[in-house]
Amino acid sequence: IRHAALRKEEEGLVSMCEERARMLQDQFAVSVNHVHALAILVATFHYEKHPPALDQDTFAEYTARTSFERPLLSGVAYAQRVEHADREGFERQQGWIIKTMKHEPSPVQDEYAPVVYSQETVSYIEGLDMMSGEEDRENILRSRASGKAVLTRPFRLMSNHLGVVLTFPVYHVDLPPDAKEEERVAATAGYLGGSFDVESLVENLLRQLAGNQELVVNVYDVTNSSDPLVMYGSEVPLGIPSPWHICMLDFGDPFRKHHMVCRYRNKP
Ligand code: WA2
Repeated sequence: IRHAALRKEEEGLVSMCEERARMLQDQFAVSVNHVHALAILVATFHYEKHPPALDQDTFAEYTARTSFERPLLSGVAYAQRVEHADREGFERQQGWIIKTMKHEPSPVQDEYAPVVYSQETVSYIEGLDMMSGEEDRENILRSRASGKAVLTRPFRLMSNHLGVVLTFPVYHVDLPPDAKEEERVAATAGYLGGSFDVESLVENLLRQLAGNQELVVNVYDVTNSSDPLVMYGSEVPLGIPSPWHICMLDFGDPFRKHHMVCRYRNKP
């Protein structure tokens, strides 16, 4: 009888963990797909129309009205690639100066990625060079070299919440799937991205599920298996002998590995 009870408890843990992992992965995937569509929207209306048929007001309205399609994103934005030789012309045309993510005027760089369009929920990144932040910069470089969606490691976003940033590259021309890295970099127009506010939006998601009270859920970036990074949940003291279950997660960036760890709360 004791064994049967224990087994039932562990089965419950496994099924609750799998349900949460599936739900998180699905909501992540739909959010990524919609950001992909936004990257195509910018390519179509900003770059393939002359003059561009997109402006900040239109972008803000469209992204506000479609935010239900991106349940885990706190906001999306478009950062334009500006090479140093074009900086002065860009700043004169925009009527503002490129700033760093610390809100200082940007020092001279080879190139910049100032935000020109933003959803109102992240309007605080407008005009900021997203290459001035280490995590954002790595994402920008990796996305444009691969042509694919990429994710940062978990870090404190400018909202001060723990999360990750998603980036899609936007190119001036339609590139073949087998285009070389140099061709991709040369054809790069900018970067469409969004911030996954994991800390608050995953909390909301899990709160709605049955069994939330008894379960402790953590999500880790385990890209470097010897240095797991907390992406969601609080750091758990090691060596707790209560049963736990691990579910693999696929957030669509093959460079990164994630998993979910579930345990029962307050088990002796
Ligand atoms: N968006 C919102 N909050 C952030 C952030 C970010 N990056 N980085 C740190 N806090 C416009 O990859 C291009 C968005 C970056 C995209």
